[in-house]
Amino acid sequence: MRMDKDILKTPATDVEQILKTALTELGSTKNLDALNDWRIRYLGRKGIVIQLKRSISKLPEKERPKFGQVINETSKTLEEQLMKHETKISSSNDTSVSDDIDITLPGIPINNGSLHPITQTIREICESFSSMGFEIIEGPEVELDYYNFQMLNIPKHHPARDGFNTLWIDKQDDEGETPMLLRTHTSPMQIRTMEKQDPPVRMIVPGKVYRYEATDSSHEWHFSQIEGLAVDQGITFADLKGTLYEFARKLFGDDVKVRFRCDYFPFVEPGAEMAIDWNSRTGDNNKEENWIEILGAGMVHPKVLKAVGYDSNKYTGFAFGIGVERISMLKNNIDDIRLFYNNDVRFLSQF
Ligand code: FA5
Repeated sequence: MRMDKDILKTPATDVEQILKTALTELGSTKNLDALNDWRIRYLGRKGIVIQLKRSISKLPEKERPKFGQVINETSKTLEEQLMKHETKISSSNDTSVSDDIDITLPGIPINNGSLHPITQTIREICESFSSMGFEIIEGPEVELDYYNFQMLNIPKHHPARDGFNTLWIDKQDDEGETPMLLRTHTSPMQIRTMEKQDPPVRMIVPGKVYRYEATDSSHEWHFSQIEGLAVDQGITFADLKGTLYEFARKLFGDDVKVRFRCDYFPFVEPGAEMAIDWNSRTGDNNKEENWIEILGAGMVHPKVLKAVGYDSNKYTGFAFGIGVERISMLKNNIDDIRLFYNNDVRFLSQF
């Protein structure tokens, strides 16, 4: 370290020169160790600034205030510059940290996750129907008996209610007009939609439904459906078949074979179920047929049209309800529906 006592020999010491030298030296410090040496040298307990302050008493009395002020300002400037330089060195030139980082190393892979397989299947089905002009809408999962059953031509004590093992929110009583329940199917949205709008109607409704059922490999107590409804003048059963066949081809490929059979739902007449021959997707005609039911459907019952105020002599329509989990199981070769909701990441991360 340079001996600074020489600088302080005379009262005429050029403080300005000291300041200049100090700042130049500060500017050339490149790391925190050098910076600390500088701080001790200029601002330490035995540093130059303290020595300058002590020299004030040796000056003629009238020079003391002015000199004191200059030294205080110099001290302040040095402290401010020290702080600034320290920040600069720490952020940009701290070799103890930056030397440890190898910026050429490949990054750590991030697991981005993916959409749930049922969400993916719902989106795929919705896309196929919106490309045919169907609007996508949603409805409530907590529903009224009125929409879930009564307006769908399933009055109280109708045997068809037994098929929809219902989870009730309100207690059922004989007088109660519209007790609440967890919807057992997406069909109530047929009514809610027709109540709100005049024909033509062309909509699909994806959503969760609930049934008080024991689970097994193909049954869950909560699952997803996609309802469909088209009402207009002149709609026939051929439109129903054509639309659903097109849907099957979009989802499973052009070679897929579909089969319609009679089925019963109180809100359609005639009613049908649609199945696909699972083996036909491969185009291999030698394989035995393997029919799997994927949805219920039918022509909207005139009683339902009348109940919502539509003229059933003028308008006709078709409706369908697709079981989404079953479709996803078929598409992804999944043999147990319960896997979807166990939330095992080893299963889910495959999609
Ligand atoms: C209905 O729910 C009718 N609302 C469908 C309908 C709509 C018919 C419009 C006519 C007109 P169903 O109970 O069959 O029908 O259920 C429809 C589909 O949901 C079934 O084909 C099946 O794929 C699926 N599904 C039914 N129960 C379960 C269950 N417990 N677990 C998983 N999927 C089920």
